[in-house]
Amino acid sequence: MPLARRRDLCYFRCMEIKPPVPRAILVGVQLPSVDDIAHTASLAELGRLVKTLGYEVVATVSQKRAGIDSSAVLGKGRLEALAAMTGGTGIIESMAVPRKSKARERFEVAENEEPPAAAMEPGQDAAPKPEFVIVDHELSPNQARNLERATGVQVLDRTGVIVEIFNRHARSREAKLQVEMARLKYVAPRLRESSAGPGRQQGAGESDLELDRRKIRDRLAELKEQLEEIQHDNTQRRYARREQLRVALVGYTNAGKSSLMRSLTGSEVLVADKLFATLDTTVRALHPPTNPRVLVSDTVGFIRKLPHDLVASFRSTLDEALEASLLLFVVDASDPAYESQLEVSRSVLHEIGADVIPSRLLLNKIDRVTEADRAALREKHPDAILVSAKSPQDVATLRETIVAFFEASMVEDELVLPYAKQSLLGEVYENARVLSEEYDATGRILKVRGLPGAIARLRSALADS
Ligand SMILES: Nc1nc2c(ncn2[C@@H]2O[C@H](COP(=O)(O)OP(=O)(O)OP(=O)(O)O)[C@@H](O)[C@H]2O)c(=O)[nH]1
Ligand SMILES: [Mg+2]
Repeated sequence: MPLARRRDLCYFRCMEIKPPVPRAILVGVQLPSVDDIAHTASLAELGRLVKTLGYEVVATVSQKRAGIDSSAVLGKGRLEALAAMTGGTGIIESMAVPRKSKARERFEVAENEEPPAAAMEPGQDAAPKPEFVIVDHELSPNQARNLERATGVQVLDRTGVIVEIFNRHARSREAKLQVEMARLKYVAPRLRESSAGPGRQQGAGESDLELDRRKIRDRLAELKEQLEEIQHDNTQRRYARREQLRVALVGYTNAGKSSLMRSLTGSEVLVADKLFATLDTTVRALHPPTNPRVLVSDTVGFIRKLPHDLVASFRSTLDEALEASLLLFVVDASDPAYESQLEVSRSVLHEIGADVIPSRLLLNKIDRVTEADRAALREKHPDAILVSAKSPQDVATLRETIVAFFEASMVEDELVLPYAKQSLLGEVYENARVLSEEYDATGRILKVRGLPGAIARLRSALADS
């Protein structure tokens, strides 16, 4: 392309006006069952999720409440303060009746409804209003609609944010189908409520609504069918790998699973300081290679309050982890909230039935942890491996631990490969370590070392074929 034309293109590109970064206010309700640390950690994490979406967090509104009622997420005073920031009315009909006594209202405002200072300062109007209110809970369609009416801006909940991140990060066909499915399941009830609900008729009549619902149902059925096809292929692929030495990296999102995958296998999987960077399972062989080779799987991360539809959708991805003989349970030891992340990951593993698989706890990002904190971590988790994905020395030690784990489960045996079945020699070499080869009248006599299951399968293949 001529230089002048390239310059033109650059000129136009440089002239492009960057779209403004959407501004969001976070909303969190602290229920009595949640302590201050967990509440703050959850809101901080919501902030990171929202940042991963590319939004800017301009304020956080938090309130202690005994419970969240079915129509209103926040109390009256705090809702008004929020609406003052977004330019909404602060009113939702169901809150107008029944009215509380004046004295009670005054008490609540004084005790708990003190609006954030930012909301009351004069001159706030000059700053651009936020376009989103994002709530750290799963909202019912009714709660979301009421909050939208009161604030006059779009409302998203934690599930909506996570579904949207998954939607943006899905790369493979399988992940895309899974996310579309989770997204439709998320949208369907909200679509019904918001179109049919009073005061938000967008020209969609009952029949339109039914049509939309049917379309969603049909699409879901279609997606299910397509997914089943892909999953059938995956199952076959996994079946072929079933006797191989398999280790899976599992754990909280952003813990460093993909970074460890990279250093252990030398592969170029995506590493990013984003939540849910990885949605697809990747399988690569340990590098430098072992004999027989060890396969390492990188998996989708976990998060607290993981939406159920996403768990269901990504279950098949996690099946990869279920088939491993060893789980490397990765935790970001430099994160102040690492213990709650550990707890969440443990409960997800329990939920998918992976807690019976032998596992090793990896306290990762140890390069970011002070010597004193490392000592405390060692004391608290004596069996854990402290590691930095960025340290070749740590990765080499981790590799040795993995190799030693499999060595300990391997047995030595003898296989006879008749001369007529020499085509199976490759399979033997792939699934076991051949220690020696001798020949006699019956065929090739191989002394092998491998997992008992792999040797049994080879033996039956040699007998069958
Ligand atoms: N300092 C330091 N940073 C690390 C280490 N391991 C990972 N990171 C960084 O942490 C961030 C997340 O790393 P990933 O490997 O993408 O994390 P992940 O667990 O695969 O995350 P998801 O795919 O989102 O679930 C990246 O910015 C990495 O560079 C480590 O040992 N030390
Ligand atoms: Mg990853």
